[in-house]
Amino acid sequence: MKQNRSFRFNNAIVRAPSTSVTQGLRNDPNKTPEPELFRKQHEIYVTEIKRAGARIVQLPPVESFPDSVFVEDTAICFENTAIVLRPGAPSRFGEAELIEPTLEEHFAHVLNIEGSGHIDGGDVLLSDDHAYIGLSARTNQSGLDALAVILKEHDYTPVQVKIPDDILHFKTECGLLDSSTIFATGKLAALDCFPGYQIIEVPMGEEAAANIVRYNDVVFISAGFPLSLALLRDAGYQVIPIDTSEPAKIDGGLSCMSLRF
Ligand code: CIR
Repeated sequence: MKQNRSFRFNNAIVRAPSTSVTQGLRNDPNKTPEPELFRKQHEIYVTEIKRAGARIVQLPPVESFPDSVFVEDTAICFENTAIVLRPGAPSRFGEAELIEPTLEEHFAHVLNIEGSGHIDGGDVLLSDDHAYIGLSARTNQSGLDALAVILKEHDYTPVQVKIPDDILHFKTECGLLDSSTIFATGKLAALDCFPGYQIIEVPMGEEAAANIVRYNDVVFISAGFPLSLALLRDAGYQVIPIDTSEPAKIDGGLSCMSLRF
């Protein structure tokens, strides 16, 4: 096992939100993010990750890709390797190509998945030795299989999880707290997909708090979830809440807005 490779990082790639975030994909058409507030929340997010130890690779907004602020969906990063993914939503296909030159600059090895399958980074949860991959509306079997082949070569054991239809991405409802502990909603925990891990269950009614980011010593959680905040602090984690009201309107959260390595 490669100790702590799942949350000990030095860098983060982020992309500023475009004004076109108003056109981002979303489940609820009645919600529209306010671009200026989104930009401010993103700036705070970047500042906090920096304080947690990240050297920030800041990319400019791209108006033609309304969801391109969610860089996590375009690649998987660990140690000196990046794997370029194939996002599953047609309006996001081009985002992988967009990020590739940046990955080439920062990683010794940049790999592409074989075949024509689709996979979003939001469906991949890496622990130190497991790669949980959700089958979702965005990630299909051939995308999952192609990624699994590469991850096996890098000492990850791939675990396939069919996620319930009403969940966008696997990590919409879970996140890694440390090498052996996962924060997960009751719905995901009920799938019994994390044998050997300790599960801290997201308090009922606060399911939207599940998408956390562990970056070095800090756990970032979306603001507005007092039960989750208290639960994680009581469990001994250093937790910092960050306001994500605007990304949440287009189904994005904390993990989606950075590639950590
Ligand atoms: C989308 O539907 O693709 C975006 N509006 C939200 C992507 C969120 N990404 C993530 O959970 N990894």
